[in-house]
Amino acid sequence: MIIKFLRQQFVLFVTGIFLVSVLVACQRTPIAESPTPTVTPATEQTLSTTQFPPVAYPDRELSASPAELPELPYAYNALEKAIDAETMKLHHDRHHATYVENLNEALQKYPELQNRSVEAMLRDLNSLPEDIRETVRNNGGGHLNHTIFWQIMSSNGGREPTGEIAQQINQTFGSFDAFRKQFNQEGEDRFGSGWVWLVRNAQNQLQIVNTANQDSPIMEGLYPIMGNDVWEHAYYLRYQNRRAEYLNNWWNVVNWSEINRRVQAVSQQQG
Ligand code: MN3
Repeated sequence: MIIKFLRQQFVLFVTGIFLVSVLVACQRTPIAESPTPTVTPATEQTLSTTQFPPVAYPDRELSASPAELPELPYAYNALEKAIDAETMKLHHDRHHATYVENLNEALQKYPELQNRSVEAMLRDLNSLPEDIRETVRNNGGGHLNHTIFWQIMSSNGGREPTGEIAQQINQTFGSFDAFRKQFNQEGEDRFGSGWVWLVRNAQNQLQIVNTANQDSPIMEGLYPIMGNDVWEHAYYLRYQNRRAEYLNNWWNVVNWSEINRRVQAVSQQQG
């Protein structure tokens, strides 16, 4: 009798443990993750979380530990076909250098943020402490935008695009001329200071957009393929207020081989 009672108690106890385990297991599995696909390629999961990896360079993001001013990949006078040497010197050595200094100064207060890339911070500004959010937006953005800008220009630039970018531009905009016209117009339409960009959007399409101040397209989930700086500091010495003329001449120094590297990097990431 006692043994039968103890056995019943034992069965109840074991059943209880089992039910509690099931409940705990159910709670630990978020609904979105189930059912687990039986065959998931390793890359697929990476893509869903990081849609457009490296942005500053085709193969790597920008370090913030500390942020460093990259050297110009050419002499100050290399881009004379569009931009004079004095403008290049001021633009790189003063303007870009100041963005880097201001970013590092802001991050000194929050050493843990220095482990994140500049891109990671810009993609998720709301996760940053409020007192440095605007500073990171403006100066982290400025550092990132100018780092891309120097690379996508060259003294050997200026011819019509070749390779994958040429093909994609023709597919999307009809012709290189139509693309250039639309890009210039978007640059002119940016009121005040900002940038005009060719980006890849989340639907994997090319798109021309402009951004205000030093905002980066990555803040909107877009991957910057190429961009032109339409702040007055980028052109005022030679062109004064003639932004349209600067936009037009700028095509003489566009580095299509670097732009192709950026296009290929993102198409590889997207599989
Ligand atoms: Mn600038």
